[in-house]
Amino acid sequence: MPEQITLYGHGYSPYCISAYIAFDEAGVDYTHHVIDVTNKPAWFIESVNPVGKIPAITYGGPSVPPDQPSPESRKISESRVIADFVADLNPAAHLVPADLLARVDMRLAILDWVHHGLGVWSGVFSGPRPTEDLFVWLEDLQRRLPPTGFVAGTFSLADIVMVPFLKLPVWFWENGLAKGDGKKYLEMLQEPKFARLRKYLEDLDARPSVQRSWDVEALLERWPDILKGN
Ligand SMILES: N[C@@H](CCC(=O)N[C@@H](CS)C(=O)NCC(=O)O)C(=O)O
Repeated sequence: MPEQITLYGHGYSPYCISAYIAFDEAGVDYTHHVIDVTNKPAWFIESVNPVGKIPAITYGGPSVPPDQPSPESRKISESRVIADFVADLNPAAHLVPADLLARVDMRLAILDWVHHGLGVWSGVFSGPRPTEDLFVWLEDLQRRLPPTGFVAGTFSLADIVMVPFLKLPVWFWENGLAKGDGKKYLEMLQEPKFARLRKYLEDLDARPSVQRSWDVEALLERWPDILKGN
């Protein structure tokens, strides 16, 4: 019997969406327990993630109700660590490419996302940065892409980490949720210079794990409020 895994999350959270996609791609079963981040239960902070952030998982230990986590299970937080862990649980899913240099491409893309892309994304959608800054980063991302396929050739952890953050802006603009003229930004994405990026976004959208992890109802629960006033 595999160890029990409980994933604490919410479908609005891009970090949780990454975790859902990793589990789905790896074919690893888990129990999902929704956490309302606007009203976090005390037991979650006390017994699962003292930092109070989602996603977080419990791994192993006895089978218990999700709201009564066992002290015997291992607690794991941070979406990228969770995605790495899931990739390690099922190496046959090849979420880490077999090719040596493809692994380098994957890791460089993740580093760029963590040190650069994420700051730009947050600055645009929860700060004062102009949306145009995101397009500058998207050009950087496009330059990283090989002529076809995903960031590291085959679908990998790099795509898993970034895909929710790539899909969300398009969804915000289509639904008039983010600041500025969404129609204009959607048109900018259609410019010929973004042809390779568009193909990448299409390839991501076509991935069943990505489709199954995209929960519009959950997104609508939080994003209109988060983006209000920005
Ligand atoms: N570095 C963390 C960030 C996770 C994160 O910020 N999660 C948000 C939801 S999108 C959260 O839990 N917010 C609640 C809070 O900060 O209290 C990761 O990669 O998992």
